[in-house]
Amino acid sequence: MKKKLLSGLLCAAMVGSLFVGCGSSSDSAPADDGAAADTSAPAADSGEAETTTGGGAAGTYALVPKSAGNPFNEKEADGFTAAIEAMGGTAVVQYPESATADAQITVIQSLISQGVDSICVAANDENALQAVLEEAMDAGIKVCSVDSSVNKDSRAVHCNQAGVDEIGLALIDAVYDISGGEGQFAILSATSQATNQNAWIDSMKSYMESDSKYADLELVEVAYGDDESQKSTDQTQALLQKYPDLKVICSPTTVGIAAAAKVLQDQGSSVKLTGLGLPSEMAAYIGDGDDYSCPYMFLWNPIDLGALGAYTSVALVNGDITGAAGDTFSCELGDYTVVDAADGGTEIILGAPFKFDPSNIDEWKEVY
Ligand code: RAM
Repeated sequence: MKKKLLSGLLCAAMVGSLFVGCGSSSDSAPADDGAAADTSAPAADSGEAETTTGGGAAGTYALVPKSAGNPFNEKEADGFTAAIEAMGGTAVVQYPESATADAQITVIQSLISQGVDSICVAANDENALQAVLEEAMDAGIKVCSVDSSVNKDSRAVHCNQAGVDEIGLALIDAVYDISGGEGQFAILSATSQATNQNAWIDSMKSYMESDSKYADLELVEVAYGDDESQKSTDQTQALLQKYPDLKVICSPTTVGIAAAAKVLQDQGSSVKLTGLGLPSEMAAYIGDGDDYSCPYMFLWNPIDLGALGAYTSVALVNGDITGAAGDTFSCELGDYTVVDAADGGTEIILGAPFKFDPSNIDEWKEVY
């Protein structure tokens, strides 16, 4: 672990041309504490890979993140750009004007006109991009999604940070643990249309429905901060006012959890927080006892996730993979196999969610 961490720190210190070459899917981390024990899909296939991506990538590869001004998306874009450039390609990162499908459609239309070779999108809506992405694919552009998926007909393959149910289980178990197994909790999400957050929340709900272990937990509300800091702050304050008996807020978005952490800690609230956060933004709030709002949280390496989107884009353009289940490729991050996804399409999984707690947060806050 120490060695991996040092390599991660070294990589972080090299930001720019960065971590490509020293990255490894294990940098983003093993869930070695059992909190995310449902391994619905493997991180990376250890078997023999048929093709290697990374040799050559002449061409133009586009990334369309969910929104501008979100450090998670910027780190994802850093990883994408560094990987494409290391392979000799040209990376185009085009942020939409807002975290909406409409704004992404405008950006994608312009990328189609520019004649890019591939488009990798973190979707603000699962279905609303279908027409424009079909137009892109009809024009010969390879399409994949990353972080937040488009539906199966709108992509060749999705690059997923971790299994949906792995994340859902880690989150509901954290709520269970932090609440003492009973009482009210709320979810502070991103936008109401975000595919990734909605899938994780649905997974949490299905664990609650199917396992009596969670019978004494009450989900009082799913609030939406739209991945905007101020709106997430306002929504947190509204939850505190509406639910005086609230015990835990779970925020499966890096923007939401950082905003909620500040509100709870500034107010000295007894409500505790967990979810998905960037260590660099959450270090001041993670700790034991009354002075800290967040006992622990989870995430994965957003830089590696962007790089996986890049390697997948190049593999599609080079014809190394089509995106069919069973396709394999090898890249600087490791060996990957395309697997069936729950939505009927296919996906490539980066790794398992990693737990950040008082024992490791100071080490990881420098990395991402
Ligand atoms: C926010 C975004 C992103 C998500 C992370 C956890 O930054 O909503 O899509 O993956 O949180």
